Amino acid sequence: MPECVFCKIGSRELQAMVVYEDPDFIAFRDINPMAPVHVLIIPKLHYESLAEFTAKDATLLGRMLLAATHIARQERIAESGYRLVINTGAHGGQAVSHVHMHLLGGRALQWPPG
Ligand code: DGP
Repeated sequence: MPECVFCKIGSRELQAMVVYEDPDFIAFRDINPMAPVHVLIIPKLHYESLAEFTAKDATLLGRMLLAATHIARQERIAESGYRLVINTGAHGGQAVSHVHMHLLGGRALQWPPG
């Protein structure tokens, strides 16, 4: 998926403010932050959305959550709290067709979202 902007960030072809990387994931600051801490966590492998995941991806999905908890500690928002969001499909508000998890924190977030 060479035209995918998040694949290009994952392969370091495009620059981003990377806060975490391991062999399977990369996390970087959102270009349009909605909170003082707004990080996107993506698998380097291309999945269009969460809807593509199956049972064989359960470990990868679990590790994505664990990466988020690690980054939350690193960003010093683990104690104050944070929100993880995976927008999925048109009604979910997904704009980029490469699965990504938003990590938002650093201020009190409203609920429910609009
Ligand atoms: P979503 O609506 O869940 O698909 O959110 C996509 C997010 O991705 C949005 O908050 C803006 C961010 N984004 C889009 N393109 C780029 C980019 O090239 N670099 C970075 N850092 N963030 C991007």
